[in-house]
Amino acid sequence: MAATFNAQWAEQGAWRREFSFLLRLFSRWLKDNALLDTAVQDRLLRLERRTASNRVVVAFVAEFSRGKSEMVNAIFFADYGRRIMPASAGRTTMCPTEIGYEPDLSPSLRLLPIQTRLQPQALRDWRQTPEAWTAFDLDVNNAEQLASTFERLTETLQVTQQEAQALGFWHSQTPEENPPTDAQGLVQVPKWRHALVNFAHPLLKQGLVILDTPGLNAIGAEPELTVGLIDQADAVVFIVGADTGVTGSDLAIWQEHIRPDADQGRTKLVVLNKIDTLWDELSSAPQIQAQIDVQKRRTAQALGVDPLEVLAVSAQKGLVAKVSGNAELLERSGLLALETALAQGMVGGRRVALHTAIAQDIDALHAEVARLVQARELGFTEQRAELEGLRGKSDAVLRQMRQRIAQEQQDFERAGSKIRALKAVHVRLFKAI
Ligand SMILES: Nc1nc2c(ncn2[C@@H]2O[C@H](COP(=O)(O)OP(=O)(O)O)[C@@H](O)[C@H]2O)c(=O)[nH]1
Ligand SMILES: [Mg+2]
Repeated sequence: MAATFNAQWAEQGAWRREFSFLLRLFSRWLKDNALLDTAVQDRLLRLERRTASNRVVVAFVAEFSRGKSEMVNAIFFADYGRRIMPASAGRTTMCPTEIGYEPDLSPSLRLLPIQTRLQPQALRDWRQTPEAWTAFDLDVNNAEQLASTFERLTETLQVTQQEAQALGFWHSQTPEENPPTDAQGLVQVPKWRHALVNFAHPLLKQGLVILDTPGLNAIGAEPELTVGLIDQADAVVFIVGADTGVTGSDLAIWQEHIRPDADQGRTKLVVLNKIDTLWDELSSAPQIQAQIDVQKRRTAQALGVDPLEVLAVSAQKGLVAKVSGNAELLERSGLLALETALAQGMVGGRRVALHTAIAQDIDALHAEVARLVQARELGFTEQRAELEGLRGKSDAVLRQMRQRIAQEQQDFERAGSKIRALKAVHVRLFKAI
């Protein structure tokens, strides 16, 4: 993952730096020629910000227990030599977790208590309220400490049915989706509503943000996840299990939260995970492959995608293979193919989005500058008309004025050709994106 992703990322970084440099040159030249009014300045600022931002959000979205957290471990954290996000039997992450890097904050896991759901503030507002979060320091050089701190993502609370209902985990109209109750009638609900992880992993430092979601119950109960975080993701990885096939609730998540934006240009990857459950020792390799192909076709059919778009993977074996340095198992796990697709999709998708946005801004900028140049041209024409009117009044004065105007006109034409040249440079740069 790191190599493919890093290479593509570095290439785009170089382009962004070159473009920023040209923007600064353009801006200085506009200023020297008194063409930098506030509208133009605003545009330039926006363009610069757009170019500088390198945030890429990858969301792992699927029903509970399909292997999202295991996939995050296998793709991003295998270098730690162990499982970092909780993803073993019975220890699944219970709350949406955003993993990224902000240099101004210390490495930490911040958790927002589930009880905040009883208050009216939106998730967005809670993000601006640091004192509402419970924070734990992370020792990024200590895999054991990291993993044990992340265990908090699995914490639950026992609450009454009324409390569960108030928190959004109990619906009398859809009893089959309610969480299980114990002998006392108490309901198990997640202790935390949202988690923010901040740490200086090399990929996160380059702007990658990972969103690990816990399943339909949590996605459904937290509308901001769908309208905010998942919607803004540059890439979405949707996972189904080879052991279960596409279930009703898998389909519900796919249709409600992913497929509706089918026309948006962002990257969507469909992953058939846990293919190792089909690695039957009594079957031959071609028989196993045929079995996997059948599952891929069924998945594609149920979701309405091309079977070629379904990647068959074993996140768990991929993680084991990376940790134990087993190249053959890594190949068989299909993890590398997933990483390549993800790297291409993320960087490629972002490139297209950036390209479109910058192209629009540049067009508007050129229109803005052209408007200023035209206004000035109009001024010259008026001056000339005035001069014509003065003809014969005073030869000496007229000569002087003509000279001045000729000079200004020359400057103006030079400015025009510089704008044309800069436009050509911008156009060339777009083609290079
Ligand atoms: N056999 C097998 N089990 C897996 C695989 N990936 C995840 N699991 C198991 O499935 C369970 C749920 O995984 P987890 O990552 O916590 O699921 P999440 O709820 O989607 O984040 C755990 O017991 C994992 O060990 C896989 O590729 N193969
Ligand atoms: Mg999980």
